[in-house]
This record gives sequence, structure tokens and C-alpha cells, in this order.
Amino acid sequence: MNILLISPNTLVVPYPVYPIGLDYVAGSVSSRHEVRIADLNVLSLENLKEMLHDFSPAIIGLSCRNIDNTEAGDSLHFIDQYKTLVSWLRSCSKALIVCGGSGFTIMPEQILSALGADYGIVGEGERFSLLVNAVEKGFDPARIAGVISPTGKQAPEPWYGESVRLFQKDASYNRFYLDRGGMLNLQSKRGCSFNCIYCPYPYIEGRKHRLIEPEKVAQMALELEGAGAKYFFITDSAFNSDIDHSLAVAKAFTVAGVSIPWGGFFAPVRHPASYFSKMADSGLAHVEFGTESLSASMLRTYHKPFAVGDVFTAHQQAIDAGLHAAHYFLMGGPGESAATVTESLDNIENLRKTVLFFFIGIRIYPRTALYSIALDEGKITTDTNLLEPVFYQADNIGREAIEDLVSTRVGNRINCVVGSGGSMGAATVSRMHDRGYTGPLWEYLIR
Ligand code: B12
Ligand code: SF4
Repeated sequence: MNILLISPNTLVVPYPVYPIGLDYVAGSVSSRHEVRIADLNVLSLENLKEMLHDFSPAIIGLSCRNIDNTEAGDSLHFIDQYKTLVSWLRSCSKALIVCGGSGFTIMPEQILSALGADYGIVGEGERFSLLVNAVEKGFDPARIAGVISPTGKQAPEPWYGESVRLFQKDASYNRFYLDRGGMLNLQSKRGCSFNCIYCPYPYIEGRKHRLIEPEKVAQMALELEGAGAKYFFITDSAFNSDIDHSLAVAKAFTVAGVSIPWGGFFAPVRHPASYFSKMADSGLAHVEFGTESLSASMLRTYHKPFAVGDVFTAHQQAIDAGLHAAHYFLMGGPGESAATVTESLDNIENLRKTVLFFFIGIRIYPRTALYSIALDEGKITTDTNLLEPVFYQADNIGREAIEDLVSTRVGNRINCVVGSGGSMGAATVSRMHDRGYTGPLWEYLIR
């Protein structure tokens, strides 16, 4: 059978991201079938129409990575765009349309019905191969764990089978990312074992870590480098949620001779003192800390796996190792008040040599503790449509008041960014990428 996988994600904020999820979906499909990937960052609808005509796929897989941009003050929503695409695909193809992806997994029933697709796969996309086999043999795909159809749902289970990434060195869309910052991406494990109250990642990827062998991660890093990558981003929910594995991966990079810089998300937990210097030795350049608050009570409320002091220690260790360090803040959760925001802002004054990204307003996702809190507090009901982003409203302070406190304190400081920097920030990054700068580039804001 011919299978076409489409990445419709054309968002350029903070920069365009390589559709790594589809490499895994493609890697799961038996070589009996022919799989092609269409990335709408490089293909126009006209090109796609020709492809549909010439290739005539029996199944189209649509990756729904982003539902919205999770920025309360500058909200963008993508579901209508996907819906229009599905209607358009129906007008030019008779293929079965199957959705999947991290955004899809967060609200599968709602997205499936909004898009009018035939099936959806909740969680890891590797079970797409099972769906393909079922379609080939005339079995009902809706009986497969994790597959949903407009009429039924099978509960997902984490994928413990083999995951194979089919990275195509010569794929035409690679050039797009190589010309825009040279960034490709890499996964070293799935799952997050932490329990932060607002976070859907453990549902998307599972709570149990599934580790990829360090040597295999390094091998893939070399392949990316061989394809021209100048930088790679590790897409793990938190790269250091298994400290030993992250150290083993870093060591494997060194042994394999990986020579390009890389970055990833880290939790500012307690590390062995030499942790960041070992990481730096293996090429780590950018540490993106998911700090979220520097108020002791808010960190406890969020169930973060660290305390205020740990943030400062981890930050200093990263700086001492010569790394670029940024911190993400998430303000406006349960119990947030002028006092907790001020406590965070006071502590932030003591974080030197860094960039601070402030996300004000926390999006409520189903199956999180924040969802249950909002429900108990009567802020949402079980009928609230969460597909349209709904942000938690703290009792003691509104979003605008937090924004005022933050902007009064940080003024025009160049190293303080509200949200991901919006289209202006993305335009600056894009201009610098055009001039040959590589990587995420926020280090130029460090003060
Ligand atoms: C790493 C990451 C980033 C990095 C990416 C860096 C890079 N160079 O790639 C950065 C920090 C830049 C980033 C930015 C943003 N991100 Co982000 N990001 C992630 C994260 C942690 C991992 C994504 C990833 O690559 N995973 C690894 C791959 C292998 O997994 P995958 O894509 O999910 O694919 C698997 C399955 O989903 C499935 N699958 C995927 N496609 C398909 C298709 C089919 C047909 C099928 C069957 C299955 C399937 O199979 C794959 C293998 O199992 C996720 C959270 C998470 N843990 O998933 C958020 C996440 C995807 N991001 C999200 C968002 C919102 C954003 C931003 C909009 C935030 C912002 N305002 O800046 C931007 C958008 C950037 C863009 N241009 O699109 C949201 C999306 C949900 C939503 N609310 O819309 C997520 C889910 C986080 C969240 N809040 O819950 N992100
Ligand atoms: S550590 Fe990060 S990915 Fe893990 S649950 Fe907390 S916020 Fe989510």
C-alpha cells in the first residue's frame, strides 16, 4: 500500500521544528509498503495535490503536533487549519485519514470529531503499523489498543515495542531546516516520571521512562551531523529526568565523535557536582530549565521535583560549566498572588547570566491534577471545551495583574521575554538564521 504522512505544522515561532514524530511513524511501517512524508513547510497545496495524484495513497497520516500556542496573551489556534486541510484532502483523495501526534493525544476524541478524520492514534505513533496491517487484511483497526474511531475508543497503552526512526538523509525537506538554523532533533528516551500538576507530557509519553540505548542515540546524532545538521535539540520531556541515562548519552556522544553543539529541556533538580561539566564536554551548549516559579509555595503547589535553592545550584553549575542557561516561568497557577509573583521576581534578580521566558496563564489540559483542581473549584465543568485554550484563573490575582507586575519589574530588559517572543522574536531569529547563525539563538539575549 502507498502511505502518505503529512506534517501540516507551519508555525515559525520560536522557529520551525523538524517533524521528528513522522520519522518514527514511517519507521514503524513494514517495508512491504511505500511511505512518503509531505512537510507543508516546504510543499505548497499545489505540490501536495500533484503528490496525491501521482502517489495515490491508500492511507494518509496527519500529524497534529500543535493544538494552539499555549500563550494566553497572544493566542493562536490551529484546529480550524487542520480541519480545512482534512476537507481539502477528502476532495482530492479517497485515502483513509488517520490522525496522531502529541497535540492529538491530549484531546483525541475532540480533535477527531472536529477534523472529521477516520481514525486517530492516541499516544505513540508506532501502532500506526498495526493499523496499516489491519487495513491491509480487512480487519477493524478500531480494535487496536490506542486507536480511536468516530464510533469507539480503545484505551492507549505505552508502546514497549521497538521504535525505529527512519531518518532520510536526502529528504528534500531537510534542507528547509538546515537553512534555518541548521537544527535537526533527537530523542533519547520517552516518558517523564515527575508529576507536575499542569503537565500533559506524562500522559503523552507515559510516566515510565523508556530509554533508548545511548550508543543508538549517538549513532543517530552522527547521522544528523552527516546530513548537515549544525545543532540538535533533544526532544525529551526533561533530558535529565534520568540523570544516569543522560550522562551515558553524553558519554556516548563523546565516544562516537559527535562534534556539533546541542540543547534540551532540563529540570533544575539536584545533580552530581560534575554533571554539567560532563555535559558541556560532550557538546551541550544550551540548557533550557523548566523552572516555572521561584516562589517556594508555588513550587510545592506545582509539585515540582525541586526547591528554590536547587534552582540556584543547578543554574550556577551550568554557568560554571560554560553553558548558556535559560529559565521558563509559568505564572498564574492555584494559589498565585501578588506576594508569590513578587517572591519569584525578587529571586529572579539573583539569577545571573540568563534569559527568562515568562508564560503567564496556565493552559488547562484534561487528565492533569490542574484539571481536577479547576473542576473542584468550579472554574470549568466537565462540558467545558478545552480545545479552545482555557487558562486557569487564580483566585487572588488575574493574568493582567501578573503581567503588570512582571513588566513593571523587568521593564525593557533584553533578557526577559514574555511568551516565546511572538512573531517579532521569530522574525529576528529568522534573519539571524539567514545570515548563517545556527541553533536556537537565545544566548544573544543573555545578560
Ligand atoms: C521538544 C518540544 C519543543 C521544542 C522543539 C525543538 C525541536 N527542535 O524540535 C521547542 C521548545 C522549540 C518547542 C516549541 C513549541 N512547542 Co513544543 N514540545 C516539545 C515536546 C517536549 C516534545 C515534542 C517532540 O519532538 N517529541 C518527540 C517526537 C518523537 O514525538 P512526537 O512528535 O509526539 O511523535 C510521536 C507521537 O506523537 C506520534 N505521532 C506524531 N505524529 C504522528 C502522526 C500520525 C499520523 C500518527 C499516527 C502518530 C503521530 O508518533 C511519534 C512517535 O511515537 C512536546 C511535549 C511532549 N512531550 O510531547 C511539546 C509540545 C509538542 N509543544 C507544544 C507547544 C504548544 C509548542 C509551542 C507552540 C510553544 C510556544 N508558544 O513556543 C512551540 C511550537 C514550535 C513549532 N514551530 O511548532 C505543545 C503542543 C500541544 C498544544 N497545546 O498545542 C506540546 C505537546 C507541549 C504541551 N504544552 O503540552 N517544543
Ligand atoms: S518535569 Fe517537566 S515534563 Fe516532567 S511532569 Fe514536570 S513539567 Fe512535565
